[in-house]
Amino acid sequence: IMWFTESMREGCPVSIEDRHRLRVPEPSTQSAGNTMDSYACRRRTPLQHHNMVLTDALQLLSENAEFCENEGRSVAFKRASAVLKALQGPVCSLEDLRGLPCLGEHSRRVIKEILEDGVSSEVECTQQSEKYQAMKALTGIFGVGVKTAQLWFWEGIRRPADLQTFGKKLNRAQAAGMLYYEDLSTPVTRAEADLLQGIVGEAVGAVLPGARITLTGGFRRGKQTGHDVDFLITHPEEGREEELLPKVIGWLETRDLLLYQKIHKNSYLEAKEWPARSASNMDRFERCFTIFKLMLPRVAPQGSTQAPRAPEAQEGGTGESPGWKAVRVDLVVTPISQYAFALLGWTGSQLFERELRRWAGQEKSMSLSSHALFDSTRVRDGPPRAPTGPKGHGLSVLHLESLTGP
Ligand code: DCT
Ligand code: MG
Repeated sequence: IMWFTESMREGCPVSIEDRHRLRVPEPSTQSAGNTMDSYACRRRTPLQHHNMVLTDALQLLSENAEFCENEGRSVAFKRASAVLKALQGPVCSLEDLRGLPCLGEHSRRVIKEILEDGVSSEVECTQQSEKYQAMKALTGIFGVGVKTAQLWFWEGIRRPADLQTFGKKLNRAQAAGMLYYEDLSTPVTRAEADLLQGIVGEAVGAVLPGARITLTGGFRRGKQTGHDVDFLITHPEEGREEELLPKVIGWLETRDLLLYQKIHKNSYLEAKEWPARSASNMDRFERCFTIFKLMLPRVAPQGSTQAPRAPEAQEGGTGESPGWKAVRVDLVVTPISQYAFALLGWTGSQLFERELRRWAGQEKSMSLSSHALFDSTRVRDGPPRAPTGPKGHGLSVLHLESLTGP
């Protein structure tokens, strides 16, 4: 599965033999000048591309649709943006869009306006709107989702500072989000992610020798900045990863490295349906949302937009030790039997994952999650009621066979 998806993600050529085995159809959209598959997971989407102005505009509209809880519209703009990222050169006229998939009337209208006037009035208007600005600022608080931000907006709250004026009661996550708002709104750099990898690696190695961590999310895709740092933790021996997370958190807390942590126990063993996916569409792995207190060298890492502050700025320290920065880190623990699926699911991007699941379902009659892949046509009575073997071990092997079998 890793070979297969990496090939798709990185745009590696697929041999005729591979194509036959995987039953990969020919690209679904072809026309004069343009050939592009309509599934984003079957195209190469480089981080550096030629249509940044257009994709930024479409992504802003997608974000705004999310703020209005219009998921369909939000995904449509994301798909349109992803198509433009995949193009070999800049779009100079509407003619360049001929034959391309996923570009609806609305997206074309926005692109047309930008090509003709340099800006889109709808994008400008949205960006300057009170609602967009408030939703952006409020959902930027750790622990605040779209629903809560909307409720607050209707009550008259426009910015984080208003929460105190309105006497809002915050939960523990939101309180931490407010306390470290500035740091958490500053992009995490690759250098900071590397520092964190060292710390988390040391913690994991100390409490369970042989356990390993992998940097996932945007940094695994080559991004130079992110809003958080995502790690997958596993052990080559199935079952050894159990009870690992509380010990890792304990190790970190003893060393005063955490500002916030909340563990969510795994629930894949209770899942009645496979592939295991909860109602909220989040996976069922044991995970910990944390805010790390990342000690930084005095000189800001390359690419950092702000110099690390001395501790006295936050804690009244002596100023002799180096500054620190609050950084959001997600720790996810997976049994080795589900590791490949977890790595695939946690590498992203969000749209890539969505499209991969859509492609698996619609074109391959398979169901994919961060836990397993299974062939719907080969399980007559539906998905297995419970994972095979003790504690679910062996489930993903069963599903991998479905992909690679005769
Ligand atoms: N993910 C997903 N569906 C979602 C959210 C996340 O499949 N609705 C997966 C893909 C990416 C991974 O989880 C980590 O999520 P984020 O940290 O939110 O994304 P990211 O790509 O790492 O973005 P950033 O660089 O901003 O952290
Ligand atoms: Mg991330």
